Amino acid sequence: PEAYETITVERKGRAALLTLNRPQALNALNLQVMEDVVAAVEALDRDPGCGCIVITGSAKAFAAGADIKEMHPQGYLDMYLSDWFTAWDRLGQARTPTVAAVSGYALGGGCELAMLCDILIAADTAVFGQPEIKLGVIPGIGGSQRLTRAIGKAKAMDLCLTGRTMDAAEAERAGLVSRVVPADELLGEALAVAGTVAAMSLPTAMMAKEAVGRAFETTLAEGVRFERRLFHAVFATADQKEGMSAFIDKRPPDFHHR
Ligand code: CO8
Repeated sequence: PEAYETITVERKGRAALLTLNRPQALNALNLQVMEDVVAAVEALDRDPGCGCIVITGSAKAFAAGADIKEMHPQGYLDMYLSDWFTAWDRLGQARTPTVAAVSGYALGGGCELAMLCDILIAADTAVFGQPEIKLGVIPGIGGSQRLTRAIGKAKAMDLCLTGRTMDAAEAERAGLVSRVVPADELLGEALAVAGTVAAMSLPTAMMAKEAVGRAFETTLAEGVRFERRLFHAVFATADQKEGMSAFIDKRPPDFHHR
């Protein structure tokens, strides 16, 4: 396994577990974390032996935001010329499904990192928010857009303008997270979900992800057309035959991921 400075990466069968590891700063997302996460996810994304990636933090903090101490001295040209945070977009471009397992603080960039993942599972201790406005800035890793699409204008405006936080129960009601579990069950649940996804046909899972993702990029008619093309395409895979044969034979499918 490759060594990273700010994260650890473990393989769990066909799933992978990526853990943010900057406990002294509550996993604040500095440029090194961005580089490490993006490099690790891209390496896993190239590996057909990996069918799902879980990203998690510590019990106290998924990530308490972008690194305020690193950003503090920067000027406009520093931010513009280095295109600060743009590399995070590459996480959203991963084709392998991703799961964010959030315990504790997911604030600012932490909330945005969670929203870059496909499935968001929260511990009952999770706290979400976009408190950037309290620092005199605004979200910079897509939060104003992804939060609004996830939970709608009313709550997104409330969170982004007041900087208030949202607990796990409110986040689930609002549709930001798909499941809330007791904190001590978070990792088990996230890895079980990842194991389930990773056992599916990899190309089919990639196409399902791509199809749902398309809903955020296009009109309904174009999105349905896109889905239909992919739906027809899965009939070119061996896994379609295997999945349907297994159903007819009343046995579990054994996907070959192709
Ligand atoms: N950046 C840097 N260091 C941090 C951060 C952070 N975001 N969050 C916590 N830390 C550090 C603290 O400074 C402290 O370090 P030290 O021990 O050296 O003083 C250590 O982590 C522990 O933190 P606390 O002592 O504050 O722990 P508490 O339990 O008292 O409080 C909180 C926890 C409530 C999470 C608190 O740390 C906090 O409010 N953190 C900041 C949250 C925040 O505002 N996040 C948003 C940051 S901005 C952002 O994410 C996006 C900016 C977009 C910019 C766009 C640019 C293109």
